[in-house]
Amino acid sequence: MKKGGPRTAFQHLLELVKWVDIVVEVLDSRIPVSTRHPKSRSLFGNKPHLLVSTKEDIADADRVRLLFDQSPVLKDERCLMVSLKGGDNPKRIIKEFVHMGEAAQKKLAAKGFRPRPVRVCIVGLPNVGKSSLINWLIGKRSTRVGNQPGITRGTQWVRVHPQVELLDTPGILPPVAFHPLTYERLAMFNLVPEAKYDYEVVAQKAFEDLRQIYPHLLAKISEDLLDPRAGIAEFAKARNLVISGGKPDVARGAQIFLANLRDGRLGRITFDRLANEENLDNSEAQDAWQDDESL
Ligand SMILES: Nc1nc2c(ncn2[C@@H]2O[C@H](COP(=O)(O)OP(=O)(O)O)[C@@H](O)[C@H]2O)c(=O)[nH]1
Ligand SMILES: [Mg+2]
Repeated sequence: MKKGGPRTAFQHLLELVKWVDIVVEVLDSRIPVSTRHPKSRSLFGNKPHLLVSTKEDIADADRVRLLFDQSPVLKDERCLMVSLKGGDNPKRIIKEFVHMGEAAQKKLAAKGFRPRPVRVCIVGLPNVGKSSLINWLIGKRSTRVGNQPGITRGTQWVRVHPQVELLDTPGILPPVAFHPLTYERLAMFNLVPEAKYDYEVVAQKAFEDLRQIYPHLLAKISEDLLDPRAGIAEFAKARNLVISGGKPDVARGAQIFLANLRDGRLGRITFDRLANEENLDNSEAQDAWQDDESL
């Protein structure tokens, strides 16, 4: 780890984690394997942790459950899937915290400390749904807790249950140390800065993934299924996105295609691959990927 100089995002997270009993890593159900941070095991490995996969309402829940069972980076973890857009009840997750906290309480009691509520923090990549999850867990009836150790100015504990306190500010896991192919998948779902990838390349890759996993969804929007470039051109033309001479505006087409994919308008999808499927398995790619110690 670097000495001196400004603290890295990872150092900030390590500081944050000192204050809590349970770490919740937020995943995106469209790519639950790819959104597990390659560094999370080494950062939070010996803290009790729970993986919460958001956006169930726009994901392929059956595929997500299979990935929870099969994926090398998820199968040994406690994973829960939620939709933060209506329907789901936060009590299910809060109960899980209470249950997980019982072990931490016993430890404290054994050291002679008075029992206190279990402390939970939420971490994850940008845009996976951390803030939405915090707001959903806090709801309307929770109370702010005064006089508690804070981590940085502006952060606060919120009591979401008599035995559970939640940190109201999430820890952001920086999108670094990913395999380039995983990074591309993060780009598809708007989880990395736009300036860092080529829209058209990523849209074509998404078109290809859609063709491989959900050909029936793709068939609704394009007849040219084999060539992603032609497919997206066709998509653009069908939406009247044309440039001079009536040629399809492939740049705009790629943008609208990705926007529709991301907001669920193309259908409920999950792009990470199962064990029996060809193509990249992210977890293996991540294992094989360099372990960059400079982070
Ligand atoms: N459809 C759907 N959208 C969600 C869900 N959770 C989060 N989002 C959306 O995902 C985007 C990022 O969420 P946000 O909480 O700001 O992510 P953060 O950057 O991790 O804090 C927002 O547009 C949310 O409305 C969910 O369960 N379902
Ligand atoms: Mg946020």
